[in-house]
Amino acid sequence: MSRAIAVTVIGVCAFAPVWADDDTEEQQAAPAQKPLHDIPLGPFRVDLSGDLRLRDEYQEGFDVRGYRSGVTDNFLLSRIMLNLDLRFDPDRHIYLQFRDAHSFGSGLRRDDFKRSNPLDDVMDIRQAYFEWRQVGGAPLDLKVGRQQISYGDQRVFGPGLWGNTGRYAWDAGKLHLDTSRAWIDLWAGRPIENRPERWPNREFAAPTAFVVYGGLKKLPCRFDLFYAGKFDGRKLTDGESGRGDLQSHSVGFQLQGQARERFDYTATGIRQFGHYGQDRLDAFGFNGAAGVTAPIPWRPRLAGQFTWGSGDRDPADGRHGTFDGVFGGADINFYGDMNLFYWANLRDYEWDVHLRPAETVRLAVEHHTYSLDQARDAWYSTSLAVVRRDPTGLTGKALGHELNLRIYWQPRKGVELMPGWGHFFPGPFAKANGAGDAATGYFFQASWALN
Ligand SMILES: [Ca+2]
Ligand SMILES: [Ca+2]
Repeated sequence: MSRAIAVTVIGVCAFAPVWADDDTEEQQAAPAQKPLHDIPLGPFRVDLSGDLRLRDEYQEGFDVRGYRSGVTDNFLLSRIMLNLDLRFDPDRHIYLQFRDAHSFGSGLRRDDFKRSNPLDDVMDIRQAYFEWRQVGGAPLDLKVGRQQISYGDQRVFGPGLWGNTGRYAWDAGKLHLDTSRAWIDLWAGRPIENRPERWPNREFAAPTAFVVYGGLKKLPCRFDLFYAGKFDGRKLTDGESGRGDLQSHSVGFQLQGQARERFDYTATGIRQFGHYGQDRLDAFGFNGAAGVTAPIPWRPRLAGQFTWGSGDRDPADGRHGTFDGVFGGADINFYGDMNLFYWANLRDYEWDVHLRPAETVRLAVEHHTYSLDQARDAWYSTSLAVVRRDPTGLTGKALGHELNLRIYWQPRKGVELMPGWGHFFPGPFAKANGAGDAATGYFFQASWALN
């Protein structure tokens, strides 16, 4: 990095710093508990841990696939994760994670999901890798096998663990280099498809990912730079100008920091280019948020946030302008709790109020206003399927708005209870291109770390 860029980054960090939002705790907490620790087993010392999660969901006007007027679904989700960490020595270990996911009562059947099943998968292997830290005494770690790989706020590379089976696990080989000034990951891999009728799960035939992700140290905020290549050489990618390969290159940054314990911010920017079938790929993604927390009872945090995923301006110009979210999750807290939207052809203006009435209780009230980025491109679901489209662009861009409420309560260590409610108010675009009913959802989730 040139000195000029470094100075600019430090300047930006020092000016803005922060982010205190802990809404991704749920996703990050998964394998943390180690109640049965250091058990001798042959050449290993073994750590056992796990967690159990139950969630009841009621959905009206949508289901797990997205917005659908007239549809109602009501189901219970269960998920168990069991983790075994087998250590040869302090630097070498094998990590196994088994995950069992079920749904009860849903109107959706297994064949409603042509690809990965987001609800059900019978006790499968979610992670199984070998890691060797500081190979030969060098500042180099090697990790090979099935593994979760996520970074930063998980918006660009996420595990997507809100979903019952989880969105991203990888069969990958990864090198991690750590120095006093920076760290860098280099890896290649393919994502895993969750299928209840298959054991063990297999990787998708495509895409293949090549990623370089690094962070600079000694800055007043977190500052990461990355490259993500996404390739599919099967000639199945349908562009406006014809079918061909996918060669997608994403280059971007993410920064996150806070200042005087009161102000927080985060920003992510991505440029995406390459080829999409016979088209030229030319897309952008951006997210920026700023919040302030008042030092008074309940510690109210007010925040504003804007997310932009570019859309395609002209469906016949041979240029593919729809951003694809790279390898991010579509979890709650990104584009609304009801998962009706994704980071593609989207502008999402968000206001948040977060309160902490007690040490163990958090309350979130969040409001999103959505519009299309480009009127002639589609409203996309979290799996990038077309929900509604007006190729003429005459019905405008206004998708609607959504209000979300969530309460997090940790009555004791390792236990979390979370009720939530959401309502989507459809806008003119939604109403003009099909049945445009309002949608309502609620959930109640309980999770336990297993001891
Ligand atoms: Ca399976
Ligand atoms: Ca186009």
